[in-house]
Amino acid sequence: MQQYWWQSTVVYQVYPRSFNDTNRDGIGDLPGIIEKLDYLQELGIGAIWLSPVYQSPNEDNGYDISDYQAVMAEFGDMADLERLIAEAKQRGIRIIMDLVVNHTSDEHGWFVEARQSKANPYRDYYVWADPAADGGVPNQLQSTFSGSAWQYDDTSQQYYLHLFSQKQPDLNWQNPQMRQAIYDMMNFWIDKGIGGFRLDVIDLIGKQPAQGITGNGPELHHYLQEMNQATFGNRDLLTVGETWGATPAIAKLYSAPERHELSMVFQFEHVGLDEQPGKSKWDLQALRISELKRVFAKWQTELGDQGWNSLFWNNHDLPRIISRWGNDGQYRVKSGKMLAILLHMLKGTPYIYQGEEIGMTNRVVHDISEVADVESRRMYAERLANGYSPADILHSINVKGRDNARTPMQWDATEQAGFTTGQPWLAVNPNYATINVAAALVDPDSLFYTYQKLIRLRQNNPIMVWGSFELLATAESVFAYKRRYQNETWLVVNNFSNEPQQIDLPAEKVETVIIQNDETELTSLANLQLTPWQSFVVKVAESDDN
Ligand code: TEU
Ligand code: CA
Repeated sequence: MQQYWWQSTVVYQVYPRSFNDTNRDGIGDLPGIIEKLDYLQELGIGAIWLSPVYQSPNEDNGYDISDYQAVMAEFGDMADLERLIAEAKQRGIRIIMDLVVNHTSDEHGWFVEARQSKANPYRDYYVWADPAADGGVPNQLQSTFSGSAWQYDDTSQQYYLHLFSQKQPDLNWQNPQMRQAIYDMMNFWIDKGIGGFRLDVIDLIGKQPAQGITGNGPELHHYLQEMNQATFGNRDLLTVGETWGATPAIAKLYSAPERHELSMVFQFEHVGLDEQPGKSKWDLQALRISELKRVFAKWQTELGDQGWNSLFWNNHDLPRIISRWGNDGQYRVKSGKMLAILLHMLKGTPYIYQGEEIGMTNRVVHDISEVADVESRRMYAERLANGYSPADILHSINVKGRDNARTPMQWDATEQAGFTTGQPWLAVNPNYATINVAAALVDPDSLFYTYQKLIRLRQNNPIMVWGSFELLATAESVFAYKRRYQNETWLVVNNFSNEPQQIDLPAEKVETVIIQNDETELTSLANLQLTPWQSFVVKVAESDDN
């Protein structure tokens, strides 16, 4: 496969609202990100995925945009954003903008126009439908944020589609004028020197609502090839699509270079392994490590060199991984290191979500009034109406709610974790006194330095970027695999549990210890007793059965 910068870089996701506040209003801002660029350079990342900073009424924290070419006042202004792009570039860091073009805000000028009348020139920028014969919703399409995906509009006595909140009307990608307007907007940002785009729910833009089709619609890839030609194609930019419905075969359609669509996609198969099949993320079930191994092995091998993987445990929609699948008590740092080593030793582009590098955890709420996220609040209302107990619903929110990822970044042990000297828009996790950047930086054994080392290893070892993958047969809770490249073999071993585990690899001749999360002596791997959450990577001698 052709070589691109984004195959050997590591991306850091910033959720601006919760990253760093510089003007005491309790809301993170662009000058706050600029202030921390030296810290991110120290970590070693090569790009920042910036969650939306565009003008928005914040129904969904910026994923409801009212002006694509204006910066949200709370975050700063266009000069601040241009300064961020320039200051980041000076430190070898590219800025990846979040492109939210499946829908706009209902306060976007296009929609304000469109709902004026059926004859309005912007009407067809959105998806409208007449009521069903019974005067009700056109069909049973549901919103991800609970309830019908159709909202009635009195003015024109038609329904408009919103796959997310009713303040996020879906754009009609079948309209070529609308598509061209989006491409012009994308080129506006490309001309500002950004490093690429993260494309929000991009697998939905080929929807055919009348046929009940939302994801992977027939025109989807045609639109992406058109978008590629009209905007970022041949501009050496990173483009990553958020595609909840992708399989390896579909991911290849998106990321095979000769198809001229995207660099890679975020696929979420591993993220669904602790929810009851066929139900929602709120219907919890325990993770089975064998399932996680199966899914990772599939994606590591089936994309081969026809596509490219993204690697992530966290983002602004997911609970904190150490609380979810690690141990955020006794083994917070050790399990955090195991999770980091396991993920970063895989083939693909790793993404670190703000706070992951210092081991931030989920927070616990005791009442719905403490919950800010529109998705959780609407689910709470819907389930309460369906007879669920508040305690059960709150338990699901504490385990899976998106606010877990959105508590303010913990910079130090001063008041409000050094995030703000005002009142934070969302409460700081009370464990900030021990879990914070300042404490991590003065502790050579902290999780921060494990992430820093993994990033440096990826920059200096092509085996991490290009090596093949082979899952090894082990005990259920042991996740071990090999990477091979040219005549080099690395063995990666992880104990994914609170209990000691056995692994027996007598034939492996350890040549070099690459990284490990404890002091275990690793000369022989015969009948090795792994300590809880133990993780190590060793270079082993190449032997013919190897
Ligand atoms: O997310 C798509 C999406 O379906 C998730 O929002 C949803 O929360 C799911 O249940 C994940 O757990 C994207 C953005 O990442 C998200 O923040 C936005 O809310 C959403 O699209 C709409 O723009
Ligand atoms: Ca602020």
